[in-house]
Amino acid sequence: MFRKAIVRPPSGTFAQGLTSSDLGIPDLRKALIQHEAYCEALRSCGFELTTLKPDPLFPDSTFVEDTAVIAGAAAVITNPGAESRKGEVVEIRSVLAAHIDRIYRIQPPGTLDGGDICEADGHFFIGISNRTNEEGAGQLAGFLAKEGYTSSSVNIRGIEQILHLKSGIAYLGEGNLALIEPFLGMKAFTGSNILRVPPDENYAANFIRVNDSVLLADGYPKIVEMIEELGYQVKLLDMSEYQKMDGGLSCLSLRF
Ligand code: CIR
Repeated sequence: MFRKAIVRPPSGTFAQGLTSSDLGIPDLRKALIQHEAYCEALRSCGFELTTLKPDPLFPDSTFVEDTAVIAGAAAVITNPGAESRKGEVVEIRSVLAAHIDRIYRIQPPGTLDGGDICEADGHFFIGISNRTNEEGAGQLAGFLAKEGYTSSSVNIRGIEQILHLKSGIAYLGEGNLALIEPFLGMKAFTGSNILRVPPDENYAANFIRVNDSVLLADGYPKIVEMIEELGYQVKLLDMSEYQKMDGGLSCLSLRF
C-alpha cells in the first residue's frame, strides 16, 4: 500500500522543458488545473501529499518521479540523464530524507531516470534508454539487491516512440502487466499476464495503480475497458498539457 506522495506543480518556465512532441506549447493555466486534479485523485486514493514549491530554475521539475526510485524502506536518488535536470535531485534528497531511512545515490558516470524503472511485486525492470545508461542501471541493481529486491534490465534504445521504459509498460498488480506492442514477446516479461495496449492508445500505457484504484489518462477507452474487465476501478485524468512535454501520468508523483 502506498500512503505518501511527493508532487511539484509546474512553474512559469514549464514550456521551456525538454520535449520531442509536436503537440504544441503547453498552457500553464491548464497544466496547473490538471495538476490539482491529479493531486485530488491521489488524495481520494488515501495519499498524504507533500507539495513542493514550483521551481522555475528547472522547467521539467514537475516530473518528480525521475529524481528517485523508492524500494520499500530505501530510496535511490538518481542522476538524471538530461543535463538540464541534474540539479532537481538536491531538494528531493532532503525531502525524502525526512521520510525514508536509507538513501543511496546513483553516481556519475552512471545516469538514471526514475521513469525507466518499473516495479512489479518486488522485482524491478530497469530500462536502458537515452537517459539511463548501463552504469546507472548496474548501480541501481546493486542497491536493490542489498535491499532484498531482484531486477532485470530491458534495452529500450531501439524503440523510437518512447522516452522511458514506463512510457510503454505499467504493472497493474496481481501479475497483470500492460505492454505496448514493441515489448510483446520480450523474454524479460515472460511469466506475467500480459495486457496488450492498443497501438493507438500507447500514451495511456503510462498509468498507475494506487491502492485500490488505477489512474489513467483520459481519452483512451479501449484500455479502460480492458482494465475494468479485470475488476479494477479506473479514475481518468486529463493529461494533455503534460503530454505536450513528453510527460506521462506516473512521472508527476513519487509514491511510497
Ligand atoms: C523530460 O524530457 O525529461 C521531460 N520533459 C519529461 C519527463 C517525463 N518523465 C517520465 O515520464 N517519467
